[in-house]
Amino acid sequence: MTSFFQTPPRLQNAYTSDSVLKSVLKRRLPPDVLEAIEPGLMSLGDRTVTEMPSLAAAAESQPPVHVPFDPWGRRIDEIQVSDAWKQMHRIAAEEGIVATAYERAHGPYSRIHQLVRLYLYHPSSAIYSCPLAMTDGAARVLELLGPQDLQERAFSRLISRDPQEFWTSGQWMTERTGGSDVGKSLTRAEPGDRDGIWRLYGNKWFTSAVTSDMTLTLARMDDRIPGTRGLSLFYVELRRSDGTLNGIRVLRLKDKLGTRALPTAELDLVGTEARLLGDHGHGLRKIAPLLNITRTYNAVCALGTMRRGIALARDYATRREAFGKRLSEQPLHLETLAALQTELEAGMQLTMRLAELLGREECGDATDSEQALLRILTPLAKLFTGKQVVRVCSEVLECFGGAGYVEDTGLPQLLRDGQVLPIWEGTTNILSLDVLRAGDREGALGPLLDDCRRMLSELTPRCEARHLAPALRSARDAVARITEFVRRIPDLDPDQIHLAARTLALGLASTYSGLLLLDQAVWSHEHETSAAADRSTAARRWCRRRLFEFDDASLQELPDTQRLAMTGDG
Ligand code: MFK
Repeated sequence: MTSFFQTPPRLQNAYTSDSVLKSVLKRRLPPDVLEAIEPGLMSLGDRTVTEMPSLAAAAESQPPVHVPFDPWGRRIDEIQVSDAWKQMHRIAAEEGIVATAYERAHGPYSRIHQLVRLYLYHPSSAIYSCPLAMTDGAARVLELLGPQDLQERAFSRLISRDPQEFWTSGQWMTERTGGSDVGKSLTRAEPGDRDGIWRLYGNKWFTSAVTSDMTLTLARMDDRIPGTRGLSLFYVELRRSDGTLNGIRVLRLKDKLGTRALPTAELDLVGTEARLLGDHGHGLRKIAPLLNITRTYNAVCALGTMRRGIALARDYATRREAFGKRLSEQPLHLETLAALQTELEAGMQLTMRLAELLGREECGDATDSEQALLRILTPLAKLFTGKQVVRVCSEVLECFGGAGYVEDTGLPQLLRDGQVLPIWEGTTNILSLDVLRAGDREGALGPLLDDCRRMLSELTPRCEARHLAPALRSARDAVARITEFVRRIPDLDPDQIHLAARTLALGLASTYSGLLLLDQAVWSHEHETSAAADRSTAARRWCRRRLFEFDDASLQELPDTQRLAMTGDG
């Protein structure tokens, strides 16, 4: 009797095997910039499938440990992390995963370059991308608000390529009162015993990457001013010069569904020395540049995870045989893989457009409309890709049958880690409300719809000849429906607007992605014939769906819906 063994999937160079990424970079970067950065992308793409996967597996299998006391009873609150986790720090510094954005070697294109490096690095990093996200966000806040001494002491370390010098930062916002409603935060800041030093007292309930060197956090100086307006922004170093913790007590590490190599803790702040950044109050407004960077990382990491899952499923399809044929020869399986690839391409178009705008803003090149567009695309890309990654990873696991459900294949980790992406950095609903805040209150819906109309008019003559006209019609209908819905917003009451926020946000993201897919498809026809057919197929597939649909009955049925939500079981 012959034995049968399944062949595990293999990964190829993460950059050279990624045809959509290469198309997007050709579309968005000048040829000389692409030529300059490509060798580095190839070598990182190789490293992520050779050196890094075994480190990531080791980090995952040796989760961090909290040691509250030393053998003699002294409180030390040491967090022991694996050597593999430390190697991720080294590789991140060497590869300039944060630094590339701030060196600005390619001006406004540096953000695209840096985020593509993150996209390659993330799926092999055991989520070291999380401390890097907060590090990058903190660097941006210090660049904008930091006094000279902190620029020299902290900013320069956050963007260092030297693993010994390189610092990471946390972002401590969440308290027991809630991760979404930051305005309820209770942590107090009291004047310290030295000029310019404050002491913080309170509890931080969800602090990721607690082994970082510094953090940015929020605290209240004056109880009389409620909400986020009354919070101020502080800079904290975790350890004093003698190596002891800076008035920080680690209560415990969180036992999480995924991101298991990442130390996430509950902390008490007991007189933590802190420096105020900027003036008093309006802490949320001041920390917003950090939030917008971490939300961008979230989107990029969602793409990286999707790409990894699809690459594994695609390779496996060439090896796995069932019913006398390889999976790669079975129409239904191919349809599934094509659907996954289409999701990836849509998310990538949206996120790379965001990266392009972020780079322009950071270099002072963005027009007012581009700044508005950046503001609204940030929550849109985060919320949209956060939902995509969970459904893509779930389907990827299914592509492997039972093996996808077995821990030591490494596949379930994709789904476990992916599931955090729609949660942290603002849930889908909170971000849908942020889209309304940005779109309606801050006026970004106009520039977004203008950009849609600009693309529609530029694409109209170019789509006709390339069998893309029906797809363009579908995008045009969606833009018209959204425009009509937005026109009605002033007539709706606040509960109705609230109810519609998620549908509007998902519709905006789907429609804008559809237009970007069409733009890419047409551009590929004009400039890179080899990829044109695939890019067109992805655009056609995406636009065949209803890109924006709002059922007016849901507004009339609001009271019934609310009753159903709460009385379904009694
Ligand atoms: C692999 C990927 C790595 C990712 C790393 C993750 C690790 C970290 C894990 C975490 O820390 S998760 C915790 C993250 N927390 C959040 O994302 C908070 C979610 N909640 C919100 O975003 C709420 O919408 C918010 C706290 C902002 C609501 O507070 P408010 O006080 O009701 O908001 P309000 O009054 O509308 O806004 C206050 C100000 O901030 C306004 O400006 P003004 O003072 O000038 O009027 C807003 O315009 C401004 N603002 C709010 N969000 C903004 C923003 N400005 C720019 N960008 C934004 N996103």
